[in-house]
Amino acid sequence: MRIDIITVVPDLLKSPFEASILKRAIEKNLVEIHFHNLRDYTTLSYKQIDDYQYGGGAGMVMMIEPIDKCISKLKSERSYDEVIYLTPDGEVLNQNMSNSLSLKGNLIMLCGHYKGVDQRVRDLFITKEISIGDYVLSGGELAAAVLCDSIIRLIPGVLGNETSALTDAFQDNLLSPPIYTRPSNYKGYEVPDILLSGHKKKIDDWRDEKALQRTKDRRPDLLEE
Ligand code: 6GU
Repeated sequence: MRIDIITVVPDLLKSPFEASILKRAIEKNLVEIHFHNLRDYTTLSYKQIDDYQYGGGAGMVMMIEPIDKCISKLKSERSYDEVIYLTPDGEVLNQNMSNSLSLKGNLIMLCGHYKGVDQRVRDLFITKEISIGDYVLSGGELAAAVLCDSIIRLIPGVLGNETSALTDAFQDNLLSPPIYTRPSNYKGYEVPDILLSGHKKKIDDWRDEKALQRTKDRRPDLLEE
């Protein structure tokens, strides 16, 4: 997989890819990440990439020309499966969307800033608009990092234990059951006996029951889907 990220603040985005699982995925050549600074694609003075909005109103709007130049250059070099715009008014990200994006080859992610991009960018270039939740971030960069993480960890070979992505919370629209590790007794607080019993079937049943109960308590909406 190859992901091209277009941003005005590449510095905001770099560190998530320089540690832990994402770093290892890049080192194993399972994914390539390329950053593109939108300011490198403007022909205007002071590397301007935004301007006031027509019709008036507070807030700057990202102009179409630098975005067109950047996306067109990328598309002239290879084909892309999706051109994603990160925006709070996009479709809210869920595990199903990450699962299906993890099967794609090449992706472009455009990070919105200020008030967002000129509507013509969305009409002409964008194939998918994604939000990471109902709250507002200063820009799409952190959202792009979240989206990349959720996708990349699903690429086969990225996680050490091949099965572990399949047992994630949300993979069956269920939250995860409680988990424990050593010691079995900490200051009198004990691990449930069943987990120490060695009965595989009973343990699986216990986990299923706890996952269902937790989902009923915390996220009943997941069970209705
Ligand atoms: Cl994708 N962008 C911004 N600016 N805020 C957000 C978001 C995206 N998703 C949730 N909030």
